[in-house]
Amino acid sequence: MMFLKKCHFKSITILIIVYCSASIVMAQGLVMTNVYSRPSVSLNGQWQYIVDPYENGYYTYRYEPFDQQEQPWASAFFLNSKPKNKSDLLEYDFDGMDSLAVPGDWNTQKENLFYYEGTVWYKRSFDYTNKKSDDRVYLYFGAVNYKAEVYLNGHKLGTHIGGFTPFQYEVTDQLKEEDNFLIVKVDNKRVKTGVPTLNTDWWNYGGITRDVKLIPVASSFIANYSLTLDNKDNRLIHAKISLDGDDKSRKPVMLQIPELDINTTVTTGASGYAEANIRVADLDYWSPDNPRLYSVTLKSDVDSIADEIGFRSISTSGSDILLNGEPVFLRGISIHEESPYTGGRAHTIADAVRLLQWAKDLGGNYVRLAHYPHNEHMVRMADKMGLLVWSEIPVYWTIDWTNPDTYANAEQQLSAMLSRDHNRAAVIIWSMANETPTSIDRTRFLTSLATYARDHDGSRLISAALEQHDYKDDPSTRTIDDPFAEVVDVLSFNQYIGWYDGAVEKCRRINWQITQDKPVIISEFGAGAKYGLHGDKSERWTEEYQAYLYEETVAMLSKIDKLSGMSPWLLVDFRSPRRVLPVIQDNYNRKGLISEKGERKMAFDVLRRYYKTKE
Ligand code: GCB
Repeated sequence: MMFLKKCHFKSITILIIVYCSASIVMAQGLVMTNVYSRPSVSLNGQWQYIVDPYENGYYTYRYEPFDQQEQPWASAFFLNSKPKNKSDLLEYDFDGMDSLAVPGDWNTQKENLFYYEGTVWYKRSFDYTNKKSDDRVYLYFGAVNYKAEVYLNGHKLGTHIGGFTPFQYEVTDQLKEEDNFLIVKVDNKRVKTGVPTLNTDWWNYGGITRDVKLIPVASSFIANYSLTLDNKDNRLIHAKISLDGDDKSRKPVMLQIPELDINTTVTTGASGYAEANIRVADLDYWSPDNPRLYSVTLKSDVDSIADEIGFRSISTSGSDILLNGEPVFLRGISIHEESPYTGGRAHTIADAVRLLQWAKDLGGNYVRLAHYPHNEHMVRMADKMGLLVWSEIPVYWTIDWTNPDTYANAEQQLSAMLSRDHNRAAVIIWSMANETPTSIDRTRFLTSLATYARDHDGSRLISAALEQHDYKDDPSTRTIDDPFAEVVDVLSFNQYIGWYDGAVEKCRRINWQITQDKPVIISEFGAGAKYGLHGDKSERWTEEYQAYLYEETVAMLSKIDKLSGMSPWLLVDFRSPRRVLPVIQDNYNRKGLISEKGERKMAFDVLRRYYKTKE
């Protein structure tokens, strides 16, 4: 059933539509929206750990998981067993072990774990004395790479797969006031059927790499919400809200945006879900030049949550990308989630500010967050600092396209990325994949992902980093002949003419024949250069070679009349086990415009000068 109500506020008219049918906005098992503005107890800090390459604490000697036995043996690590008598045999003891900082990868914390791929058990003990009687409590992980088995007080909470997305468990019934022990088995072994698969060009940092928190919530709380501007009607805000809990149906939820004079109430249907379309008289649109965020509050009888949300529209028209109805050129740069100076996985606000500020120093208005969802601080800071974002899932290179579990894993990561970040105006593009080889199975896989993304968030553009090929067997003319090009909103491809494909001079001989009537952005180009290495511009690895390649590449790409932006590869040098050339690479991919120590290479200025002409 649908109710229509009209309410008049000062200068605006609000049309509230309340659906009382069983619409469900968020899939089950997703993380609550906006964990960072909820009161929480941090479980970050030092955790004891046991390195367990044989998974001795997980499997019996018959290779059966302890956590599937009716009476797990005391040697199961998740029990955190202690000898009761002096004759008891136990071959592990977390309390005698060294510790690792959480959040953080293990590779850059312990020298002997630098190359390690396998299982590490983490343990942390804590008291939780401030629980109110009717509180529910969730245990939240920002990310664990790659597979996590989570146990609280010897009870298994669940398994999570996927190294870059958040997950949560309700722990209300397991939590005690004192002496809780939380044990996480983290396994970062690469697997063929995984997302990503065995083969990548980045370091497989293992560990609990993002924040861990306990989040108390009311018995029925505001679990998810999204507020987005209609892409066709730029005065219409769509709000979707869902409550979680036994008492979630027929509940009023107040939505307030004081600076827009919005103060309205929706009532949830039987499933705890409500939506409203709110017409506003005037709106200060979010853009890189004006990263305007509005304070938003949602309140139910027992819960409230505050957010800062920007409103902007994003669409395409022919070969233009339109931001708030105006063509925009994406002056971008690709970024890996690695911390400059200290190395390892980035996870702090300071890391996010530093990386994004460097992108701004380049004259950028856009970042490609490659090749997986970055931590939430990155996206929130992009919202605040005024940088458009391409956000991607790690469907990279050669995924197992016909395996239904692999697809389910990819879709799960996509859904977690969408639901975490759908309130960030900065995010304009969801990317389904990077450089995947074309085949019927692969295109079906990616098309299903794109359909999922469109069904769950129609307010962004869909893309994927594709590849370019010779046009009609002519090696000097390049085209995009990928069938997935028909599915995307923005045509995007990586190209390395002058690096993997000939020398820099080749750029002058290449022409483009792009047949699709869609905006084109170049998701990658680049060249490796070791900071401080100088020489002739034809000499590989010198800063001069990289700078020359940037000059010639932007000239070559300017011949694409549909060109709407680019995100060269990439802002900062990053660790990769594929890059073993001594003295030059030493396990770093050197295509950064800035070294891992923060030193700018010559090509930084070449790109900055080009971006100046595109302002
Ligand atoms: C690519 C990949 C990226 C690599 C880069 C390179 O096409 O998308 O992940 O790091 O090339 O440096 O080869």
